[in-house]
Amino acid sequence: MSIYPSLRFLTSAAEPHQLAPDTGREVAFAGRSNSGKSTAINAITQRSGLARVSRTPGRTQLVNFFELAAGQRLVDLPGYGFAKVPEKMRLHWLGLMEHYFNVRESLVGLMLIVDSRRGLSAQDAAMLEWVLSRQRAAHVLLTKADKLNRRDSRRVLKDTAAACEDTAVTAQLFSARAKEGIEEARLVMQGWLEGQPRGAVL
Ligand SMILES: Nc1nc2c(ncn2[C@@H]2O[C@H](COP(=O)(O)OP(=O)(O)O)[C@@H](O)[C@H]2O)c(=O)[nH]1
Ligand SMILES: [Mg+2]
Repeated sequence: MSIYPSLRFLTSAAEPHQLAPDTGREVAFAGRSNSGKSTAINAITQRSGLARVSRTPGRTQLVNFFELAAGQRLVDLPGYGFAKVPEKMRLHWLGLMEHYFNVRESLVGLMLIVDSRRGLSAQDAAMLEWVLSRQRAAHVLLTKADKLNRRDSRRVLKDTAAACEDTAVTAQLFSARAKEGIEEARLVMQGWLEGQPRGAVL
């Protein structure tokens, strides 16, 4: 039995008015193009074909919605940081993301996908600021950890934690290839999706 037996694709949005109905709870995945976002989504949901893994990043500018269970969604946000993207496309991405983070009531947390060999970029930090300014949770997946030796992977984890000091942002090492950190990431996501009702006094 799969972990998400009723997992299904819901809809894609290229424009703000196409977002899925803003009910229940959802966790968004964001990251630079080629950071391993699709691979991480597939590993966490145990569905190899769910999000498309690509060697030619930066093409799609869609927000993809998946239903994990009743009232629980996973949102695959369009990647960023692709050098060859035309300015018009970059501005479209910016408008769509600003709208998404500003209006989305059902958003409970952001999984920020960062290639462990690159570390946090300025754009990654901007994504974190968007969610933190709306009092949402955030967790950084330092992906492709199999490409680093133990010493370097520890260092990047430490540096990331230091960069997120004074915030509630957490971070972990992740490798779909080495099957490292998948369960840990899934538990974080599930914790957000099943957490206390928002607005409850903690
Ligand atoms: N070595 C290694 N490569 C990975 C891992 N995750 C993703 N990749 C590779 O990184 C590239 C981009 O992955 P993809 O998931 O499409 O990234 P996205 O553009 O962020 O969705 C692909 O060639 C993947 O095979 C990992 O854990 N280890
Ligand atoms: Mg992708």
